[in-house]
Amino acid sequence: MTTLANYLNTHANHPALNDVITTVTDVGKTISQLLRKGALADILGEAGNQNVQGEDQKKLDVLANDLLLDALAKNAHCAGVASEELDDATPANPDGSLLVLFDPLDGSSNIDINMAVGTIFSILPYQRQGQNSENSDFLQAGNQQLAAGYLLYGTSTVLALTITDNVVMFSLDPDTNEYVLIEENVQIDADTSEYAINASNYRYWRAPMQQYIDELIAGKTGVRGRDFNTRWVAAMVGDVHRILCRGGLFTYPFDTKDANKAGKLRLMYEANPMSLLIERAGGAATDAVNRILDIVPNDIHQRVPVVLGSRNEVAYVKDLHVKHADK
Ligand code: AFP
Repeated sequence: MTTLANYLNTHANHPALNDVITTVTDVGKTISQLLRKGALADILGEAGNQNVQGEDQKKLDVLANDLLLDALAKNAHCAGVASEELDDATPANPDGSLLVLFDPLDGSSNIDINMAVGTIFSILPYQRQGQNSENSDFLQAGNQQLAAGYLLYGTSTVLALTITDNVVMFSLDPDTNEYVLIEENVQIDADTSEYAINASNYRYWRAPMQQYIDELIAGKTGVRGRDFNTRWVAAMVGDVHRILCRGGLFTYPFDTKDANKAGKLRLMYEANPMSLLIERAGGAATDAVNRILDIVPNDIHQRVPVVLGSRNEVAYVKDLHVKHADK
């Protein structure tokens, strides 16, 4: 049996990284326990305020955010923390060598209905040791990430992590409260017949995305010549986990629903860490044309269209967009 601690000691040759990952995943154990208690822990419902994106926060969003922030502020290796829930990054220890970004509770609309939610995290190097970190220190492309992962609080709690060139998965053993290795080299099939999209936004999409979904719905009777199936968890962490387990395509595409948003998902808290995991598992991740991991952010809360998963299917979507742009 390999625990997370054993794995980190033998695979990550970066003690600071080990320590920060341990801090994040320890908080994950607490969040997991709170979720298991559900209504009994008085964590359901609205906290009565809105986050920086203008969305209502759930009580557990606030709690998870505070738990992660407090724990990371005490970690000597953490120079700063950026959260999806806070306007600005929070400086931590100026001598630290790492910056941590997180979505404390992804899929928060699932909390009150007892469905899967998760915590997503990304770790970047800190370049200005000795000085207080600022928002601008976090504006690094996703290809600079030293580690990324998520905790999925589902029927069991699972950690997916990448610190080397592969993706590993751990399951939280409820008896020992230890993360135990369950998969050492996660790989995604290149082809798939399963896709995830919130189709209620169809009328807001660009023409190539509408064409793509029309083709999938036409199935055997259309140009794709085979039937496709759809799944939508409404928590990216759940959809990405399914893709790491059995392949598939996930997209939250560009839409014109809100003129201020180029898609719903956040580059730094959702798209970048998930793209690193997906690419390292042999999949692909684009904004429909460009590789997500190469986007240099100009704002810590930047949003981005996302198409990720089985690489041949992602390439098919990209091709439709490129052909359309050529016209
Ligand atoms: P919340 O964390 O605000 O609930 O959003 C979750 C999310 O960003 C992502 O995890 C889902 O894939 C997506 O939103 C679901 O969006 P829709 O509610 O529009 O389907």
